[in-house]
Amino acid sequence: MGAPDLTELAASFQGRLLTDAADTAPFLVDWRGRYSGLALAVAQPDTTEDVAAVVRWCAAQRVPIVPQGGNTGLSGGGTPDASGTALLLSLARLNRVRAVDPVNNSLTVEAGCVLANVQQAARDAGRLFPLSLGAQGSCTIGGNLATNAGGTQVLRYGNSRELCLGLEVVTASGEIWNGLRALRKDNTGYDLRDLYIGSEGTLGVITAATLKLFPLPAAQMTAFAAVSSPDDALRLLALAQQQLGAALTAFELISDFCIELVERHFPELRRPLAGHSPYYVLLESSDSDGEAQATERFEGLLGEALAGEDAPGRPTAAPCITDAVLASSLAQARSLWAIREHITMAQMAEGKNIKHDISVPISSIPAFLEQVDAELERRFPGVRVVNFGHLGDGNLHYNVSPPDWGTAGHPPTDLQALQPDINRVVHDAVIEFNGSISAEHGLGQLRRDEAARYKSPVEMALMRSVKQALDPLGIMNPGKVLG
Ligand code: FAD
Ligand code: 2HG
Ligand code: ZN
Repeated sequence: MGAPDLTELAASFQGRLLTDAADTAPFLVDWRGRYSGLALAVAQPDTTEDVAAVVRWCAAQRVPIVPQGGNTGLSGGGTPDASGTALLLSLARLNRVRAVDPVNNSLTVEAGCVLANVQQAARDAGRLFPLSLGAQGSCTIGGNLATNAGGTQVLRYGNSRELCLGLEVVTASGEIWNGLRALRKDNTGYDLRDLYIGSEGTLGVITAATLKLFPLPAAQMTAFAAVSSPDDALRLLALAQQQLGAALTAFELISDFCIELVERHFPELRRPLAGHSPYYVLLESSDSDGEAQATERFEGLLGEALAGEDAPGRPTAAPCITDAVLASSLAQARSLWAIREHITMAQMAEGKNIKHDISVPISSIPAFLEQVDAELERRFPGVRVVNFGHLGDGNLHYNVSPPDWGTAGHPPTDLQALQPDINRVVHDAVIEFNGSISAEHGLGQLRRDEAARYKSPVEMALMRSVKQALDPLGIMNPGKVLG
């Protein structure tokens, strides 16, 4: 069978169907430059009806569809394969805010809205949309929901899934399902919304979403603290939860090597504390009380952590932090966050790396790190672990960069060749500690086979049944999530 005739589709799309190689190129490579592919064309629909028409055309022609939002995904889910048979469906032009209801604390937006614009639309209505991640200036809400993105506020507000009340979806056959319900309670059968969230474009196309809004915090406190070990970081977490309760919104772990990489590649971002500590914690609270009370509470927390008290009047053997800085202005808070958010870019500037996005029960993190750090060093001497992430959620980006052998006169490392063995050490340990090999980035193509290796036959069969039921022709993002 020859390539499908695009004439009819091109006519109805009037310039929004790209086929020229120079025009399609940016859509065909992922953010890391790790995956690249080819496509029959790139379609840029403006409306849900447009999306439905494209999907119907694809279903009739048996053309695979690869949905794409901001193309910031880190698992290769939005990149087509090399066959050139798929249609890349960019949702970027579906970017209207449809409705805001401050009384119901809900906001309805189209899938291609950039996350930062969704946050702004909520602020304009005097409300907070709390999803926050380093890619928020480019990623889209459709992509966030399709990957069930996490980010830095999960501790308080939950993952994307918890922030979504309803969805509008174009099904794999090109029908429109309007599930834009703005309800907190709805027990009317199977939760289709939750099936589409996190399905990475393999079940249907998300075209709009109704999102949960929250009150804007009256005061935010941000601090950067030095800790001697992951164990001490967890002691600080327990203390912060006890003292701040639900006001604790972020608790991020950063190893000293991450700070070194940021300093090396972004010298304008200064190390916040003098000297070196094995680890640091970036923590934030969002209070509904005023500035003065929030400051007093946060200073109290840091004081107790430095003095070595687990609770007022209950001294412990050792302090859990060795030094700390509390941001005294919004600008200082932003610069502390900038260091955290530049780690991914700094690691990329340093060279190729192997990404891990693991979660284990929070209590197991110190034992997990001790075991895996030692095993990697034993098997791959000199390997450099770039360890950082959302410690409050038990989610670490335990990324691995090759040994600095180039500078030591060694031949450059073929990291690609080492990846399966390094993945095995890390992921086997994740399973041993009852964890997950993808906490927030999804499987895409990067972790598809890893997931199949570790999930039980029962779980894989159930997932295949869902795929077969919702996408019987197998045209939705084939080769992603499931093999
Ligand atoms: P894309 O990359 O375009 O697509 C991602 C997947 O979703 C693909 O499988 C695609 O087919 C599918 N998809 C996209 N839109 C739709 C749609 N409308 N309907 C159906 N399927 C769709 N992720 C986190 O979870 N937490 C973080 O803290 C975080 N930080 C990041 C920091 C940086 C610097 C970068 C580059 C990435 C980060 N990410 C993070 C990963 C990424 O930003 C998220 O996965 C994000 O949700 C992807 O959104 P996107 O619009 O770019 O999706
Ligand atoms: C983050 O938490 C992102 O900054 C990216 O999830 C993690 O680069 C990474 O591995
Ligand atoms: Zn992350």
